[in-house]
Amino acid sequence: MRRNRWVLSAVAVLVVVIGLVVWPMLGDGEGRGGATQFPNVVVPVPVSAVASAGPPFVIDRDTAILSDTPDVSDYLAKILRGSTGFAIPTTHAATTNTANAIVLTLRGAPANVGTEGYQLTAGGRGVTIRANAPAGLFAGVQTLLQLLPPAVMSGTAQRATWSVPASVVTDYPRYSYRGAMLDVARHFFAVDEIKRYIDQIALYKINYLHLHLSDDQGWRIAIDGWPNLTLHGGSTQVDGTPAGYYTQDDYRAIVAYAASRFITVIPEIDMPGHTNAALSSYAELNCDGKAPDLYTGVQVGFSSLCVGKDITYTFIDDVIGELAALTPGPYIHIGGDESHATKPDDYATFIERAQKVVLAHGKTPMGWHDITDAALEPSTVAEFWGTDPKNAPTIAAAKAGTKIVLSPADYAYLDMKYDDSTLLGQTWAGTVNLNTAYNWDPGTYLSGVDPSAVLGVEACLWTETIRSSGDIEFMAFPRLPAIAELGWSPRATHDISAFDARIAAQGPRWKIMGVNFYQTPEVAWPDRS
Ligand code: TNX
Repeated sequence: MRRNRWVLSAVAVLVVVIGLVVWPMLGDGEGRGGATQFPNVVVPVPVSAVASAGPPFVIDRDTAILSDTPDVSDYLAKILRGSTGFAIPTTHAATTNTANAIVLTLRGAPANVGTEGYQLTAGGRGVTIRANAPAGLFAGVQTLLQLLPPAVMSGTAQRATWSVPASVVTDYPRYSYRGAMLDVARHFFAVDEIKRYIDQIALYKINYLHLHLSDDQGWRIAIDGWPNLTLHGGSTQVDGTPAGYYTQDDYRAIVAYAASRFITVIPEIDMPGHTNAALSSYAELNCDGKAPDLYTGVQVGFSSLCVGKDITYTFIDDVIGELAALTPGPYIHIGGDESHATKPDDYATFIERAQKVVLAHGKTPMGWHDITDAALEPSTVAEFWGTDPKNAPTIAAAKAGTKIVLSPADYAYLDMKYDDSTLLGQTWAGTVNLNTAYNWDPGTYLSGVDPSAVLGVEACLWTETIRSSGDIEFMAFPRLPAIAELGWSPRATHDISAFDARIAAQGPRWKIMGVNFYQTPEVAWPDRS
């Protein structure tokens, strides 16, 4: 009996020893010296992330931020102060040999991380993020936040061990364009709702916010010389409920807030179709001189600016001129989709002229891929929203040098339902679950097109059925991070089960932030409820 017990105890001790010491060493290639594996929690997954030997860095009440880039350190300090309750002083000098510090510095980053990448080194003494430009420091800060416990995203003081695993992360984007589009025309979203979305997309290293500012159902940006566009054209939305518009100051506030998160705003005025709100506001823009009623349904393809009238070009010059003056970013999006009420010749004439107007105001034209039916200026960017990777005009344009942003509707449309039971959204491009959103390669999507033609990706959210921030979040999370990862992380890192595990780690963060995400069945959410 005794002897048996002794044997059992010895076996138990052995099992514990194997579990604690040997197993972690077997578990990863970096295991020598007691280092554990780099946690699979960062979305988009970094280019390279290696666990180091030694203790983690633990933020405590004496931790300081030392930074040569105040904007980025202030952003980080605000988040850390809120959740840790510590003072987290910031000093504007990035001295790298100081202990117990988070150092953010524009010195010493590897050249190959470019202007948006960074190198993060964490160890017992502190964390150092090095980048070549502020955008890279900001990206590194996002990675740092994701390595800290989820409670770091709380706005109120929490108890936690604020540890960052000892590691070296070297990271930079696959594509320079990683966009999110939001339709504020079908349903209007107030400035604070846009800021909330900006904060959320910034966590996943999105760097463009494309605002669809006009459509049949509403015109959402004040244009000085054309006040009726917003007073009348901005008064309603889908379903006929009262709506609103952005004053030019509102728009400036959005642009500035986005810039503080290293996100560039792209304004879209959709034309010559999708223009009923404008046509209803100014009778002279109609070929027959008669203003149609406001439209609150969800059909498309019935409206068109009058391509043969001079006033049309005065109008678009005024609108694009004012938008160009308000927009520091390089692009003005002219829409151009589904102009079924415009004759094909007129469509080509209009798109050719509209591009010249954008260029004359110092900006680069962008349009939905329908514009590849017209002659394109060399710098014009086409955004593919179709479902056919063999789309001939888009492929021909790409081969002729047009840069392409990819938003294929059956992968990157956040307004498609997850499955048939999803209450919000549409199904015209099918249903798009999380793994579908992730399971394509932007580099090889368009048949026979050289990968170098692809500028990047964009996750689009049309809002015919979307009415609130909660609705936006339900459709965007977790799918927007899937598109963000395709835009940032190298092809070689794509792995659906590893991705689903990383997304699972985001769930507790979204809960803490109050993000109304959808608990997709593909993911083993840690605290499913
Ligand atoms: C197609 S995508 C549209 C939009 C709709 C969307 C709904 C595109 C360029 N045009 O007008 O809102 O489908 O999914």
